[in-house]
Amino acid sequence: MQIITPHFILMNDRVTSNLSIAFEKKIHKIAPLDELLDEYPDASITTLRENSLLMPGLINAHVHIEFSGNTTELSYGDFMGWLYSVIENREDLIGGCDSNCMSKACDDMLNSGITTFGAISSHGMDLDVCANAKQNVVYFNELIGSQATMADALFTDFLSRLDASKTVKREGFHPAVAIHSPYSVHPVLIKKALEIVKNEKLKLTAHFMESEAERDWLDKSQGDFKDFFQKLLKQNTKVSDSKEFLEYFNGYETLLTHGVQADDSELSHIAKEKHTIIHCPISNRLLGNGILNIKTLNDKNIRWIVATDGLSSNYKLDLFEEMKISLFTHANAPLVDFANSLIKAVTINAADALGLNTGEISEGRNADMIVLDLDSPPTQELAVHLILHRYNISKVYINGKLEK
Ligand code: MCF
Ligand code: FE
Repeated sequence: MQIITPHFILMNDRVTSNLSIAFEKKIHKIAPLDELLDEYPDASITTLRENSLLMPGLINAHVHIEFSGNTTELSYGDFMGWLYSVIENREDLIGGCDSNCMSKACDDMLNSGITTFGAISSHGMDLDVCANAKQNVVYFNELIGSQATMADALFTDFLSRLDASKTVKREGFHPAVAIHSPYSVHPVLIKKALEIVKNEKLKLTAHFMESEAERDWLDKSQGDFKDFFQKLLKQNTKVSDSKEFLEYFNGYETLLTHGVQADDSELSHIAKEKHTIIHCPISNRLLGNGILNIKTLNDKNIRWIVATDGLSSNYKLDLFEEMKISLFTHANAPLVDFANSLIKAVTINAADALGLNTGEISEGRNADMIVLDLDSPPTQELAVHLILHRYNISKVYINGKLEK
């Protein structure tokens, strides 16, 4: 048993002082130090410096580890321009990111307080790195391919990656499934994958309504994707529309990434099905995709969380940076309330969306915790300052183990 005695603990929206935490893999008890010492006299004790704040480890539910090689190679500013640049640079980008490059991405996340991440794996090249990462990992094997003629081969490849990920037996590693998007996955493939997802109760995610091009293509088989599909795949029409796509996910809570271009009826459907929207404000800005309408999500009671996306559309894998950009992007949202929502979006709400017993400092939850060195005692506006000041992270615990 270990006992940690921070000066302050962030529990939900509330900050407590004079409490300590007894934990192993899980948080056993939160109480005054003398009480814990009576109960666990043999525990090892970690005392922290003045103004230390203990808070839940952060959760980055959507990141493309295999794309971590990008810094300046990909074209920013316009989604289609970005997509063509991905296709043009794909070999170099993916081939050029070896396991050192991918491990660095995981370590950078750890150093910025991320104790759990959701890896969107396009090729399975990141499996070893994710299996050996210090963090909890939800490993989303991606299914992609819009051509029916290729369906069998693509599904076989997907299945073998999924099976490989199932052979990883370590605490905190969870095999899962990503359907790339409504424009890029044939319904035949989606249906086959969802059968497995439902039978095996796997976690499920998809990119959804990211760009205007996607909107136009799914609504009318028109717009910037027309040329793309015609030239590259000899495909003249979409493979499904957005309504049909969403219906495949009925009865199964799914994490839908972006949602920037989703319309009112899609959002109502998402609310009814209790799906979660993953907000990636830096990626959306860099790919010219616009701004997620968080007010509408709140009005419709849709859970939203925050993630970085990959280095394919970001310059950092840092949720403090991501929250800061979101705070300034949604300039009309009430500052303190919105900052509190952002902190929840990378902790408890992300944990609940991923179905993981983490994201909160409370008895019974996994001991995924970070220690920040504040400059002064927290105020009512702590969430704002956490986001603005990027305090030093002096310790990171994952499943009770000190990892930084
Ligand atoms: O999330 C961003 C932008 N939207 C879609 N896909 C990706 C992103 N970063 C990497 N990708 C990957 C995706 O997983 O790009 C590949 C897929 O494997 C090609 S299709 C855009
Ligand atoms: Fe993505």
